Formats: sequence, C-alpha cells, structure tokens
Amino acid sequence: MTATTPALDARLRKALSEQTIELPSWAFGNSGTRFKVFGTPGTPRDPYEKIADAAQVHRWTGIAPRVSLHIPWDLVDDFADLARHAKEHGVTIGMINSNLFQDDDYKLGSLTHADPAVRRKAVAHHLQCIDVMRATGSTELKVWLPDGTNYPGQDSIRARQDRLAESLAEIYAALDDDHRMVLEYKFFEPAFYHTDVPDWGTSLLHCLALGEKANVVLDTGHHAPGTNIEFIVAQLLRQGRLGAFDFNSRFYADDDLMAGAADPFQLFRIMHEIVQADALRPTSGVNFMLDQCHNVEEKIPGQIRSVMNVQEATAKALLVDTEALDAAQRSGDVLGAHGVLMDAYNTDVRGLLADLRTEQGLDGDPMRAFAASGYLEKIAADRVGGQQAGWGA
Ligand code: PSV
Ligand code: MN
Repeated sequence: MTATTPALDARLRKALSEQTIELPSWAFGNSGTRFKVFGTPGTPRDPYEKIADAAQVHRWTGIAPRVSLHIPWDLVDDFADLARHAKEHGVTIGMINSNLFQDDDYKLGSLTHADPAVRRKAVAHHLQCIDVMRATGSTELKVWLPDGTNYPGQDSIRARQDRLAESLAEIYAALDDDHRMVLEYKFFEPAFYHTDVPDWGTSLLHCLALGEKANVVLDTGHHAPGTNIEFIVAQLLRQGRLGAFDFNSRFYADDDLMAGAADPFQLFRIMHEIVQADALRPTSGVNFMLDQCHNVEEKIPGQIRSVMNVQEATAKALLVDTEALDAAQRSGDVLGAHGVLMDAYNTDVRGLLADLRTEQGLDGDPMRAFAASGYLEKIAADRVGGQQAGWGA
C-alpha cells in the first residue's frame, strides 16, 4: 500500500467533474429543534437571498449547481423571475418539495386523510407545486408526507394506503411528459405508532403502481439505527428506481446534520454501491441532494463542508480496485476483498480533489477560500431588518 497521494487520472477526473450535488434552499434559513431556533446575522430573508447563498457553495466547490425549493416556504410572486435570478447567480432551480406538515388541516393526515376534502386540498397543493416546476424549469417533484397515526386503532392502516394510492395517482396524472416525481420514506416522526410511507418497500410499491416517472427518495436519516442503507441503494438501483438521495448525518434520529460528519464510512459504502452500478453518471437518473439543517454552525460553510464530504466519499469509491475486488470475491477471499475496500476508504483524497479544483480554476481549499472572501461579513452587514427565513420549528 502506498502512502502517496493517488493520481488524478482521466477516469477519475471525468467522473468527479461530472458529479453534481443539489442543495436545499431551507439549509440557508434558520433551523433548530423544538427547544430553540437560533438566528444568525446575515440569514436570508427571502428565497432570492437563499439562492444567492446557495450560489456561493457552487462558486467555491464547482459541483453544486442546483437549488431545491420547498413550497410554501419559497413562495414568490414571480417564479420565472426567481429562476432568472438563479441563473444570474450561476445556478438553476432543482427539485420542488411539497409541504404537507405545517397546515392545521393535516393534523390527522394529508394525502391519506379520511376526509376527501382534506385529500383534495393536499392534491391541489401538488398541482401548485407542478405549476412552480413549469415556471422555474424544474423537472422533479419531491413528495414526503408526515402522515401516520400515534395510537393503535386510531385509523385504518389499510384504508390509508388505499387513499394514499388514489391521491398519488391524481398527482402523477398531472405531471408533464418531462416531469418525474420522487416519493420519500421515513420510519417515524412526526407520527410515532405507524407512518404511511415508512420504508423503501412501501415507497417502491406505490412508485411501481404509479408508473415509470415515479421513483424512491432515500433520505439517509430516515432509517432505524443499524439499517444497512447501502443494501437499499443496491436494491433500488437494480430496479432502476432510485430517484434521489437526501444526504445528511444522524447519530440518533432524523438529526439532519452535515453529510459525512457522523459516519463517513457509511457514506463511502453508499457511494461504492453507486459507483459499482455506474449510477454516478449524470444520466443515471439519481439526484444527489442534501437535506440538512445547520442549527449551530454557519450555514454556507456547513453546506460547503457537506458537499466536500460527499465528494471525498465519491473519490474514495472511485479508487476501489474493482478488478482486485472482483477476483477476491470470486475466490472467496473474505479478508482480501474487505482489504481492497478498506484500502480505498483509507486513502487520503484531499490532495487529489484540491488538484481537480485547481485544474478547474477554483481554489483548492473551498472552506478557506470562502472564509477569506468576506461574504459572511458582507451579508451580516447588508441584511439588516426584515424577517429571517426559517423552518418555523
Ligand atoms: C422530512 O423529515 C424531510 O426529510 C423531508 O425531505 C422534508 O421535506 C424535509 O425533511 C424538510 O427538511
Ligand atoms: Mn428528506
């Protein structure tokens, strides 16, 4: 094994320079826990300022060219104008996320609610999101529903599945030809007894029933502790049904911490499955997105660090000696195969990625370069007054 920095060969350069990571607009607003939301000087007051901040992440990393919106958090009067603003800042609008978790009518459910009027309202909200897609040029609709129950017997698990299938079919029917939708699962929270889309299997069943334009979103924070997430990745890729990731880290529940902070080895194992299935290609249909909150750290550098963590995990996955791995696996060499994987994981790829950035005309060290740019000081001075954007937690 060599301790020197691996070379940035043509294969690596191509794969890494084609990789893109989508950013969530809400990561730039204030967030917190149910105990407290801390404000930070310079926090965006509107979607325009969120996009300007997201563009900084792209400016310094070169691999984060899209910003995902959440509706109604990012409602504006003129979405075409917002898309223009994004373009002026060098980014585009990515997925449109619906929001079914902050309206009083949804207390007992949204797309699954027993009352058809509430279901109609939840479906109509998605039609509004599809209009936002049309106005912004976005092609992806992301659906996550908080629906579920807290007590056994509270509602019929089975009837809720039927109502969900019906509501989703109405939304799916409204998509344009070039639109896709992705359905996110989560095993608990805010409901604590049962959740209506708790796992990848349930999401996949609904997507299969809907059609080819519906795929599964895997949020890395949405599993029981100990779940083998890379197995799910491999399985969804086999079916051609992995639509997107929501990357983040968790120590306990849906912590929404920076991707790669809690378990960089897990992120590497996930990216290894992606690379093995040749799903890193921009045309693979997998959208690599972050879904994070920066409660105590600065938001823009928090996103830069997360993007770099995903990029480092990807570079390590690309360094796996596939031939040696395959040979060891076929010959039943357990420790040899494991060793090939660990050699790649234990390689320091920071120099290689710095070289790549330099080649692309970027600073080799995005964290340092952003800090030195004075942007945080500037927005703290400029953005005085108004209401800071937030989750409303
Ligand atoms: C739910 O916990 C979730 O992961 C969904 O993606 C939401 O839209 C998002 O969080 C909001 O951050
Ligand atoms: Mn998510």
